[in-house]
Amino acid sequence: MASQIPKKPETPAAPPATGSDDSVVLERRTQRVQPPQMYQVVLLNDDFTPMEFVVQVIQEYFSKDRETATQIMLKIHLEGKGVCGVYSRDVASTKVDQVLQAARSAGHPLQCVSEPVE
Ligand code: TYC
Repeated sequence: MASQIPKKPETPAAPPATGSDDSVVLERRTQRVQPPQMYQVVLLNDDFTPMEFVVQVIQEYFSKDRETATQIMLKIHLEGKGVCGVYSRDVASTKVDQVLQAARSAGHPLQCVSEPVE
């Protein structure tokens, strides 16, 4: 009597990777983050604040050398306003506060604002 070799049960075909089981499928995505909004700090011209005071403010609070500070001051004087620096929102807001406080303490009407870039 010929011995019969039992047939190996067939391995079922692998199910298609449909994600129908509990597996988690991670999609590769390119992350797109926006750079933070930046703010420019602008000084405004007036008829009373001394030029020398403005130059010193620009040097002290915007870290400019005397020549650059003088150029910025003259631009403000001639054109009505000028950008002294560009910062994150909180830093720009602090610069405005510092400049206004310094101007008030010295009795000058110098105005300073921050505005979003672009
Ligand atoms: N216009 C001022 C003057 O003639 C000088 C000045 C410059 C004032 C810039 C403000 O932001 C300013 N004394």
